[in-house]
Amino acid sequence: MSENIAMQLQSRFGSDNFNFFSGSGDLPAVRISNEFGVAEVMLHGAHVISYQPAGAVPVLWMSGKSMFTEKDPIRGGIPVCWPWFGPDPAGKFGGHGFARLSQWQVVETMHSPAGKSSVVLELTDQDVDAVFAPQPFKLQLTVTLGTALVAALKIFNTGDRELAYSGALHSYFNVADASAIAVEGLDDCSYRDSVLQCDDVQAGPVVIDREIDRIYRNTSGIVRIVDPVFNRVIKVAKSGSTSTVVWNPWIEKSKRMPDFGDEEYHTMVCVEAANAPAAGDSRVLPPGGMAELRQMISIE
Ligand code: TA6
Repeated sequence: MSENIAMQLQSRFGSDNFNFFSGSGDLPAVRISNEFGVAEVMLHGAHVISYQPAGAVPVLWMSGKSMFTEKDPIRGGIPVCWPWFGPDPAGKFGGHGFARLSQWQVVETMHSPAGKSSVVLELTDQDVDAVFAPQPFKLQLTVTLGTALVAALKIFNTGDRELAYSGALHSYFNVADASAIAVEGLDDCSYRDSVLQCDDVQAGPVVIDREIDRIYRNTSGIVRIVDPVFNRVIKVAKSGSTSTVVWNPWIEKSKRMPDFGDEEYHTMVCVEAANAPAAGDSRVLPPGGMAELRQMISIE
């Protein structure tokens, strides 16, 4: 089944820079490759599952125990969390919304004269399991591979009443040793500490020496993940968001997640471009309105 889908997509959208294939769990995926590097995106959840700049160590992290089925979220890469970030406000469904559980469609692939390659994936309320009973909407995720990897999520309100939502580009980054990194750019920012259930203010860089699950408020600047072991900096810029989430499950929470290896916390950190309710960053779109949440990832 998936092979046929991949072949059909290849005939419609494939080129030197775009190769459609049947990935893990036989889920259809596209490999984007050009002079800048390689990235892979699954149609399931419009999920960027890998990004490796030319000549560099992979920038995105993927759990060796991730599920790859049509009903499970993928653990790693860039989960598209929408129309809710965190617990379902209605208390009916799992965390982080239905977009990452849905089968998106390919709209187009483009290769620019500057050598950048983009794929556009789309999801509408018509494509989502009716159990979620979504309002009319359209999402488009454009993934562009150039000097940076850019994930741009456009949200369209195609209905005739206000569309309220929250969300995130919940990116997992690959680091050599999480306890050795410094996450810079959030100094003096207030945050909600989801572990300690309290509010606090960041003093200096974020260091990973325990379970870290923080929702930083009023943040629109660049975050830099300084990795002294890989001897690189991962630069994470964004737009359309004023809340940034930093997460590492550390020891005990890692053990509680079946799709997360007990020792995998050592090599990852999440830095997320969010519209997080706990930071007062939920959004409301008027009928016909559009918003964009964008994350730009590069290495220095
Ligand atoms: O973004 C941090 C967070 O909300 C954590 O609280 C943790 O739950 C993480 O997301 C992963 O959530 P998931 O539903 O993908 O297991």
